[in-house]
Amino acid sequence: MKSRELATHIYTADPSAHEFNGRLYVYPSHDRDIDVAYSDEGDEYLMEDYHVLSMDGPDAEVIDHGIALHVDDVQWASKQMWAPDAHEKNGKYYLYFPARDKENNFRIGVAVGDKPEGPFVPEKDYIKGSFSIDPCVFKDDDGSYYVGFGGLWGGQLEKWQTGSFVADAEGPKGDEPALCAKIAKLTGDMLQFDGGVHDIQVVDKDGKPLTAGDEERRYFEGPWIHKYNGKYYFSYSTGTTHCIVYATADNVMGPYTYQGVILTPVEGWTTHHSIVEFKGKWYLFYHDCERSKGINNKRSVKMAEITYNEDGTIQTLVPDESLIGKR
Ligand code: FUB
Repeated sequence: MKSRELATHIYTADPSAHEFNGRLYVYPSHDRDIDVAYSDEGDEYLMEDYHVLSMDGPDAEVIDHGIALHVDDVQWASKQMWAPDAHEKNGKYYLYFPARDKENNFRIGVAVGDKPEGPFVPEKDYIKGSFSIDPCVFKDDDGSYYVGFGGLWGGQLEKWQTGSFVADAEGPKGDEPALCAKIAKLTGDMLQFDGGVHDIQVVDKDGKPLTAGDEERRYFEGPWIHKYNGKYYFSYSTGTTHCIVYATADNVMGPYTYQGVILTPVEGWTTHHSIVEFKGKWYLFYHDCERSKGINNKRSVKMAEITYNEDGTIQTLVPDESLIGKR
């Protein structure tokens, strides 16, 4: 597949892309060039700040706008500024980001700026009722905004099954229904959840919820929602099986019906993406560890064009044939 690496002067990951004012803006995590031990909790992802990237178009020069937000400026956060996203409303820009709070639990915060590239001023506290990681923001045609979020393992989704944090809680296993990503509507001021947090359920073609043991298809982390030809597309990482897959629905809240694989495994453990339309073409933004030669916490964001078939399915992209089925 043909792809383009977007930054080589720093390591970047988890790219959330949007078009604002006719320009492409990418909101990635900023991986640090440090050597740390890996863990299932993701302790190696010790990010401290965000840089926003932008470009006139898919082939144009990429600008790094510098530090848009630093953990030291976020009163409620202690460490690990993981995958962010941003959106615009009435000329203001809202950066949504997960980080560990002072009690070591992941929460989701919001910071506000006057320009898409920031700088962003964080709210004093995290979004009330937020938990886990990987916020993605979707604006529907009626002007409502929704945030999808959640991640297993280091993302702590297993710990919130009762609605409160339970430190030793474990996730479902085998034939039990898989844990779901979450979705909440945003309030008019974009700063809080409007009402409750709901499951984004993914079902198979017979309408049966995917099971926890179905690691090829069940949700792990990195949600993204977009709309194509009137259908909602929910895409995400399968984590342990390292694919980006997708499901479709007629309602933003789901249930979504599983469809297939968008991106087969990349070099490195994590895989994380976003999908955006720009001037009539559709692009996948993702990351891999090719430049660091496989160091999980030194990732690089890339983009590649995606193609829809006439029936609305998405053609699978294969970055590296040799990685399929290897892990
Ligand atoms: O970048 C840290 C974490 O790695 C993200 O939050 C996950 O989606 C995974 O990419």
